[in-house]
Amino acid sequence: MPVRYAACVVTAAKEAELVGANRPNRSRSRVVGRVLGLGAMGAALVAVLSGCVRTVGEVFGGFGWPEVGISDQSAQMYDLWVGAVITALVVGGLVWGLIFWCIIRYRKRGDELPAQTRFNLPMEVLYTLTPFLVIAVLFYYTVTVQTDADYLSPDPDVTVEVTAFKWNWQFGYQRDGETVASTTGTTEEIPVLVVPTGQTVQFLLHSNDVIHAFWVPELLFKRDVFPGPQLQTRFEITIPEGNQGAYVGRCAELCGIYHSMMNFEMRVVSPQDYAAYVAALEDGLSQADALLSIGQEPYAITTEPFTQRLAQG
Ligand SMILES: [Cu+2]
Repeated sequence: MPVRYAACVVTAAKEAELVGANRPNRSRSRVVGRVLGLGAMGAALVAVLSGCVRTVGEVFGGFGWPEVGISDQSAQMYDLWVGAVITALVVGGLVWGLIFWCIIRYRKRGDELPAQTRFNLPMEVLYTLTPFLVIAVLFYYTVTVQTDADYLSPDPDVTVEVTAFKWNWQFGYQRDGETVASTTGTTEEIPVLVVPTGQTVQFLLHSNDVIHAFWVPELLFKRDVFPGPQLQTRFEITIPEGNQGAYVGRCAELCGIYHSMMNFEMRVVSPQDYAAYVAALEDGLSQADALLSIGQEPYAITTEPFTQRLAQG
């Protein structure tokens, strides 16, 4: 070992010993104070950001998230995504800042070995606890949103039975557990799923052949649809009053040659129009005539039957 290097090691060891032995209690309490201060700042930041997630999301285009969506559940998912991205950016900014600060502040200034310190307990507590705090907050919000998105009311306002088959959809409108009216898509007519605003709508999903997946992009949600007598998946949404309209629905599971054309349309109407629509179907009206009877477009406006598209090439 070169003499100069050995001397440095001895000096450093002595310095470390001195630092460890003589560190004043005052400096330790100052570090603890800083840790507590940082924790308080973090808590304040979380509180401020949680109040303005929607605004930040709008400014930055949802950080890649499609849109806010049309259901209460999709709005929660959007807020979770934007909040998680903001948290990641804050943590990233802090880490990058500390890295560059260390690089500049403690850059090499000569050949003398700097004071060697170790076992900085407050610092170790800080970088152990902080990630746990971040994970705990993200975990809390994720579980909350997931629980709400998966929540099933024991007695939903509206229940619709969705049956998927190669390559179309059937929608059965239930009352007291019994299907009272249904519509089925054909190669000439896109099936239209009518649901009301302001009410809990529960979907009972089942397939007649292979695995499909029920997906309305604007709900920011999709759920697999399985075959088999006992296999039924469910999910529930509530759509606020201002989101009436027509939204395309798709199959999101590769189920066969015409999978990409297995579309439907979800028509969101007022509760009164929904009741009138189901009553019209019960009276024997076709899907188109029942839609016309509540002042809606009789045929799908967001997608077309696939036979036309096949014919067009
Ligand atoms: Cu499918």
